[in-house]
Amino acid sequence: RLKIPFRVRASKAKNAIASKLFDLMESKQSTICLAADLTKADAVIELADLTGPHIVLFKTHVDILEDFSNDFIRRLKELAKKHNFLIMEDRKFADIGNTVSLQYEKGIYKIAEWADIVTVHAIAGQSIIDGLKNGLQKISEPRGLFILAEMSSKGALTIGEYALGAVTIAQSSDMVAGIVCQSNIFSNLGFVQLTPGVKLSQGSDNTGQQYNTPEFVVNSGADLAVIGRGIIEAEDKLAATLEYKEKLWTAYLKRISDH
Ligand code: UP6
Repeated sequence: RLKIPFRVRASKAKNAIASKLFDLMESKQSTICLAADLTKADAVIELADLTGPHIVLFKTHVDILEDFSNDFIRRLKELAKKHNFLIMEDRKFADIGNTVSLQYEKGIYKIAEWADIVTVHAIAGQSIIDGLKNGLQKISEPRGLFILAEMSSKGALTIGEYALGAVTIAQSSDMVAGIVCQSNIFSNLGFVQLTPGVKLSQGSDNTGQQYNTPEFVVNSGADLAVIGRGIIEAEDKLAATLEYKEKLWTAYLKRISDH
């Protein structure tokens, strides 16, 4: 998988969103998923407009916003169209099918209506995917899921058989666009590996997050790299975005060309 170019893998994807991600990575020469972990809607919108041309996926945690509104979603969707990126709500669903179906479709956020992609823990088993599918009955646009197999935090329990079991669950549905993991634990060419915990230098924060460099994660199989504080805490966010973009893309080109 690591040697195969994105343009080839786009044609192997069963999920339309995965295919779109591979195409976007190729055409924008970017493998950045930006983690927009800011708590004010205007700040998130400003970040999306600034970085939008250079990223392929904009990752939200809408439950950290202090001023969430339908207008925020309307503006974000507008920017996604203008700059050609997809939106992923990093909801990390983890409950029984019936509950996740409601959490996906209902409540204040109505995530199913606007998020191209959502993230899902495998802890509840295969039925969680059926539950999420259930929440899409009124939605006609394509949707994708990322299944969490390995987490980046220190001491995470997502190891060994758990991680492999998560990959097995992912294989079972064409709603799955890829896997969130730290290492090369699957071979399916049509899945996107999304890897969080990325910064220019290796290290950690004071609440258990562990960081690796762009080169390291790409060589560990990352197709898309999640960058949060590496960009949003930079003095010049645009310059930081361009630096990560360049480092990640160079590492990808090297990965597919190495013998
Ligand atoms: N994230 C991780 N690790 C995981 C899964 N998800 O860090 O295993 C998410 C976090 C955060 C982002 O919820 O939004 O990726 C990482 O942000 P950072 O680059 O600022 O650490």
